[in-house]
Amino acid sequence: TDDETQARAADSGAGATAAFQSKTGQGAGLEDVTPERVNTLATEVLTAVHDTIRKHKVTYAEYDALKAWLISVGEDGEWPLFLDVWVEHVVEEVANEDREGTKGSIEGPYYVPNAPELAADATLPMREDESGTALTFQGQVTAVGGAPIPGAKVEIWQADAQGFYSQYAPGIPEWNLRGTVIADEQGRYQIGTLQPAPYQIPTDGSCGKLIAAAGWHAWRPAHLHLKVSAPGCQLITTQLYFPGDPHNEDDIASAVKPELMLDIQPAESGEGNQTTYNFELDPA
Ligand code: MBD
Ligand code: FE
Repeated sequence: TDDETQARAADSGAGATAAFQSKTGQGAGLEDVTPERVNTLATEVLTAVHDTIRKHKVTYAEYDALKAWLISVGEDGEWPLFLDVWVEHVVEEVANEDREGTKGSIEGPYYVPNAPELAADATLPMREDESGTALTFQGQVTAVGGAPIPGAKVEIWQADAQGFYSQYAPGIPEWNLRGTVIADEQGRYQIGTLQPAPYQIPTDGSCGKLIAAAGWHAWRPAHLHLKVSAPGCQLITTQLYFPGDPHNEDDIASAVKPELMLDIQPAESGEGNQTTYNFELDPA
């Protein structure tokens, strides 16, 4: 829609910053990290910066460019976007290195908790004229080893066919293409949705300016975001991808894994596509 094409970096940035701030104060502030860890980590990061400056003989012009850019990231509300695109994938790698079940991937900046609950055979909330190829996404949640998990929770959120997320771009209904699906007594779910478009980092904000200045590209491949959980199991945050997307190989957020590639088939119903992906949860 016209509203969507007028989405601005400042809108999604301000939204993502406010959403993240509502999460801090719940065990995610500097006071929740021990002084020993703060000292070690801050010292090592600063030393790496100092080493880079010496190695490349960074000039005052470059130092001032950095200062101006860092200030603008905050002004644009793009710290969540910057960190989730260029840093989170390594945090995820470390956090989930011992898991045996489904591979994780980054959460990114656009998750919203408490999306409306839907029964196991669900259709995600969408506009009457929502554009895009229909997709039936189905599967089963089991524990590692294969035991089905009745009533497992499958939270899903995704961009629309223009690459925009509800609550982070203007003119989209609040819970569009977001839902909390409760699996049936065998842990199975079937979710009617639409194939999302690839996502382009806003070009008019600080992250876009960095991308342009460095000669990078601004794209993530099309993806579905998921959080799958059940009592007694570890919640997994992950993403699923579509074969053939040109950006599966060069995701700006480095968040694609081969295990997270969907197998897309023409729908048996004849309308759009279908795909099956099963989740295996590690014990808590
Ligand atoms: C996204 O949709 C996303 O998933 C990430 C990680 C960063 C920016 C936009
Ligand atoms: Fe995303």
